[in-house]
Amino acid sequence: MKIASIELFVIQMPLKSPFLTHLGAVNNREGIIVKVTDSDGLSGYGEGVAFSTPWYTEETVATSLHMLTDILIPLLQKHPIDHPEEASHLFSSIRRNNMAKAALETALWDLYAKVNTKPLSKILGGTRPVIASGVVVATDSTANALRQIEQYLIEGYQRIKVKINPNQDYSFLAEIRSHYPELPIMADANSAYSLKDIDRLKALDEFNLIMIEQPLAHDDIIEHALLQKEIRTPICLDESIVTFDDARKALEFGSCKVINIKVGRIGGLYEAIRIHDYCFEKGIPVWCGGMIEFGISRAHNIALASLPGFSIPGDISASSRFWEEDIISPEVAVDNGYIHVPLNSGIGYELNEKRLQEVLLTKRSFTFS
Ligand code: OSB
Ligand code: MG
Repeated sequence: MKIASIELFVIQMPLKSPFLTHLGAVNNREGIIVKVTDSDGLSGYGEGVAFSTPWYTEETVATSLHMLTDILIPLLQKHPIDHPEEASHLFSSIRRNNMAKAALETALWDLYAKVNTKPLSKILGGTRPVIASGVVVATDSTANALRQIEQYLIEGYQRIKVKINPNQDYSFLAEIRSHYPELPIMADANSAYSLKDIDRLKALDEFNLIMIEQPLAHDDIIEHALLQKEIRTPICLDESIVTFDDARKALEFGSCKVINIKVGRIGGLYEAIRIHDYCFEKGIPVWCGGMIEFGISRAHNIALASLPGFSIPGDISASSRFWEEDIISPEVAVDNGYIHVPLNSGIGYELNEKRLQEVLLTKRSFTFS
């Protein structure tokens, strides 16, 4: 890969409606779009998915910009690579900062696929022509949740995820279940509980949730294993899995029965494929998580979710779930509950330059010699 330049675009867009969890509200989304251009003028795109503040992981837009500007891009300038897998090895000398790494690594995968004129999904080993689409309801009232679920089911989503916490769990889920006895529902707690809440969590077994995501601490795998022995509902880990080894240990300990793979959280597509392959071999289902992302990251998620082990609908919704207008063209669309995996080369979506300019905050450029 002969890289000629890298550009970083920091953008900001308001959400259509606030995304509420017990950890706070997201009203405005800042993000970083990475554009890597080679000496033939081909460009690959990636997206930094850290939030403005460190509520979900320790990274932020500002720390990602620092890592990209002062560490990761200079590293790539010093060590040219031939394949995106080498970027993952190169970046392993840097501790954590996974979202910053993934922003650049995913752009290199897109560029590599375009150089080889193949869809990114095929480069990654994808086999599915379409992926099943799920959506997240993140609100603090039962009435709002019911209204949103009704609308999302009309739009064709196949699976609903709701955010829960000790102030919004049993009666909230009972009300939703009474309206939708057969609907595939899962609940995401984003670490709202501790082992003291074991009876509360046991009580949720009666709702036949397809899983409960990250009930306990963001960095725990020990207590999740104790909890999984006490509840029938499968536990899915999100925040706790930041490396391949975390996934391996969590499965060895029995801390979960399902894994949410988020490319940003684990540092890129290479690590995502490793976790996928390991789980696939062991018969552990995985699904692709979401980060309230813009179209570039959404496109990478679609390519990844085309791999055979992604057997559960993920949090990959249409561009219109969050945005009045996304930064890609065409936008991601859900058709009868499915998203079509693009057949053109790379991520298969173009950057919408006009929309990018409208939402642009700052830009940085780097040249390679
Ligand atoms: O815990 O899965 C999560 C969004 C931001 C941060 C963390 C999480 C989420 C979601 C997915 O629940 C939202 C989406 O992009 O659809
Ligand atoms: Mg989650």
